[in-house]
Amino acid sequence: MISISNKKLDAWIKEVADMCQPDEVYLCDGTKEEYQKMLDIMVEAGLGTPLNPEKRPGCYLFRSHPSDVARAEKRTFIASKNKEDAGPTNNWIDPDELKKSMTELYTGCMKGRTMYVIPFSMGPIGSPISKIGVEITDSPYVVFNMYIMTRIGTAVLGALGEDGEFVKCLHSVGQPLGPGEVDKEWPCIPNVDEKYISHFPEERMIWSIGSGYGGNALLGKKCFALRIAGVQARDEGWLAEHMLILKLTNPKGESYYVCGAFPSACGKTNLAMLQPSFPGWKVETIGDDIAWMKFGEDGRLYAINPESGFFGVVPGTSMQSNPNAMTQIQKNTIFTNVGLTDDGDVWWEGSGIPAPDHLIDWKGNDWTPDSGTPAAHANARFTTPAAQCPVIAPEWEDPAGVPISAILVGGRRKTTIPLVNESVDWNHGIFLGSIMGSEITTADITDKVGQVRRDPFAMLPFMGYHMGDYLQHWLDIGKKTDACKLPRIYFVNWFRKNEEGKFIWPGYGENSRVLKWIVDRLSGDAEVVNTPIGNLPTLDGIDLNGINIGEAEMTELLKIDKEAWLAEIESIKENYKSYGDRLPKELAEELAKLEAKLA
Ligand code: SAT
Ligand code: MN
Repeated sequence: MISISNKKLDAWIKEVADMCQPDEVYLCDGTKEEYQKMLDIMVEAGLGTPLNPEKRPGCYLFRSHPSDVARAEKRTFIASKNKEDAGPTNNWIDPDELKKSMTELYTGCMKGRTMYVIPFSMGPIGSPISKIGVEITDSPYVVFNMYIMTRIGTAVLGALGEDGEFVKCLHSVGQPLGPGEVDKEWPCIPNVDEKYISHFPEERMIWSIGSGYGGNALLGKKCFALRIAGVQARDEGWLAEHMLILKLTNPKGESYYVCGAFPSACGKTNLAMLQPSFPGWKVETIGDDIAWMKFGEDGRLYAINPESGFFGVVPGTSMQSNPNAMTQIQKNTIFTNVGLTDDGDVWWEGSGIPAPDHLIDWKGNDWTPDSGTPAAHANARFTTPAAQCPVIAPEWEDPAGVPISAILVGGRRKTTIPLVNESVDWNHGIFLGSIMGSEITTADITDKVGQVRRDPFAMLPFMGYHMGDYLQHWLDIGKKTDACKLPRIYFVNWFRKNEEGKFIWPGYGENSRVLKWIVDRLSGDAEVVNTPIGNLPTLDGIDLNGINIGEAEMTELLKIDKEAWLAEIESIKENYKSYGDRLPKELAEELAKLEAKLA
């Protein structure tokens, strides 16, 4: 058994080993050699494929079990001591009860396997904004993904020291092996109702079993960096958010840092590394998914990207949607659940590359364009080092973080919400963040198609506590500094449609035109029109040079449809009711103000 100078960690490892009964315990050092060794273990077991080194050097393909392809939302639990503290948006189980039933599942669950201990840092090691976690897992796939997504190994143990605090992250695929038995396929518990992704917020602890995929298994990401860190942030006065971070530089050479919260399927990763469509402007990336923000000594909010890699959706990634990602995933990238071509490359739907005549699909079957099934799973992913992003900002690992000037919030709305709307003050901005969301499509909940699923700050699936308390926390953050030092909040919507059902705004790289307007606002170079819903651009405010958008389209994109807004207010009221007496009074006031202004 290994021995570690941090007493709490040492004791926890022994406790977990006694419960899970692995054949071996292995402490990860975080070296490149170790990363390669973990990949080799999977490849030799027949569970992974190295890609053609001439086409994709250092890249590998993995196929998960068809039952284990995405986050298991209904099996994700917030086990706070009091049920009310989990709030109306989470699944709750009593923590003692949950621990009891999960202990049964964990007992002997690592038999025949190695138990890997991964010390990791969310954020640059030693940054005052960073936090340490330790993931214990029986999956080498988790180890090499954590190597890309976080900073792992010996240096983290050094930063932890003898009595440093860490978040306990326990993970098992839940498939013990008998003597001589080996994995024949991706190990997991196929029955989704037997998977658990559990959070114990008061104990800062995560227990996950049964899934080896994405956020269910790479516990540094959504489980720690959003759900548990969200609770830490509430208690300690900072913010742990589901936001990209980008840097915009105007032709005068002035740089601004912007965060953006968008629900999934809104192109967050694409926006984080977009190529501006006009000369003289530059966009660089700090992070594509999560931002941790703390006040600096100057009273401004400073953000770090707690991750060191991107775990992005592959289908739809193309030279049109994200040319920088296409370059980034050319090497040293893990692909999961895409198609494998006959020449050892990968292919996916929406790549902009014609489908080959034959490939092996994400389930491992022969596939041709006539198969009638997708070659890649819709939630197929790449895991790729952030440092490889062609437009990563040089300061992306600055331990001090970057000062945030603006926050974007937005969803997928075909009506009502204008292209961009500037909040008039902090509370109004939090109100806008609280009402964001997307229209439900057939892929989600079929009897609610067209209704808006409110997803405050895109945190609905990632909340570690009561959503009402969370919104109150945002409001309270605004009281901690001078109003002029707070980021300005912008509500954006790229997805408004015309009467024929076509998107009016071209999207993709052209979204930089909206970013440009926002920067012009920040530098005092753009005017606004005051409206009942907020500050909108003037009709000629957004630079349309070189795109096929005229005044008619712009009028439509910025239109305030009173009827639609009155219906919106009713739907917001309905949503606010679910917060009960934990609805912040400031938000009720904002809603009342809006209603009065529209009347
Ligand atoms: O699988 S993750 O939760 O990491 C990604 C996502 O679904 O947003
Ligand atoms: Mn995300």
